[in-house]
Amino acid sequence: MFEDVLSFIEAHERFLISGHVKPDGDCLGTEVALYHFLRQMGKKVRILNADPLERSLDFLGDDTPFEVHQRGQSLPEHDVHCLVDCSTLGRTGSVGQAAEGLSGVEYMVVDHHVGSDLGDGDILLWNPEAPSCGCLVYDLYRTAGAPLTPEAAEGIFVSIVADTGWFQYSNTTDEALAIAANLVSVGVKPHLIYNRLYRRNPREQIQLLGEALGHVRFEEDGRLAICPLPRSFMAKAESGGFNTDEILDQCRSVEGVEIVALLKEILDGKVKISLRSSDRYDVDDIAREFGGGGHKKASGAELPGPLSEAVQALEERCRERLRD
Ligand SMILES: [Mn+2]
Repeated sequence: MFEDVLSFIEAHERFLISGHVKPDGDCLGTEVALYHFLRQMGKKVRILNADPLERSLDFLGDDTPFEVHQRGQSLPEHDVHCLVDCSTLGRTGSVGQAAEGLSGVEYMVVDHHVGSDLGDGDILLWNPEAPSCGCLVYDLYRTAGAPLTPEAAEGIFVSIVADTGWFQYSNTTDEALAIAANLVSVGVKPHLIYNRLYRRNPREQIQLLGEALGHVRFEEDGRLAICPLPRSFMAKAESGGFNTDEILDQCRSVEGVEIVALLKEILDGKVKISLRSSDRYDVDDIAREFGGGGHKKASGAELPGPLSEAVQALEERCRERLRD
């Protein structure tokens, strides 16, 4: 796979890199590493995402140019469009809409989600077993014998810690740790990255977390934690830059919890759901029933709403799963 991807890259000139909407640490860190790899290969490269870097990840933009696509804006000229941490143009928001109907462009998918071989990719850098997308780009550097620049090493490290939850999740393989060790040996400083990621929160963060936790309830003898967040809360959370993943972590910290379901009422009354599970359960198929998907133990979907109906439907499905 890596050799094929390398020959593909060599045969093309202008690359556009885009990630999924609301890009996370894996998506952005991988974009950084891929950007510098392609630059080393002498390619013309631009990163263009539908959404800006969120506050905790803004440092990734210090040495790498991230551009934010404005709805309706046409895309810069490119021969290859790299889709990162996703596999379809549909996941790239307004970028994907602007790409519709373009001819003469090939798509390179850099992803580790199940089923991404069925996406828009003409060529795939894809392995559903990879701990993060950054690990795939790391292997690309190794295959090419290309030196890891400090920016690329930092990007790959961020991608790994984002998707393994700082080596807590079951995808913390020996490979993930070995790559991380190598990145530290070339100069990555984990404690500085941790501080940048998690110790620069605005003060409102702690108030919003307290308020959010007030919406949590436990069902099925405490095996299901469910947290519905109404629009009124989400409006405050969005303007305060509150990261709702914190709620998931708090719920998972409770003994006996097997499935965590977070429901967020977003714009237009739609409801975004995030599911997390313990080793014993697969929540990806639940998310898929609702038209979403992701990983076995971390998945999500979007429901039409209203919130009360979404809660009812999802809760029922999670309860069934826990009784299987
Ligand atoms: Mn990922």
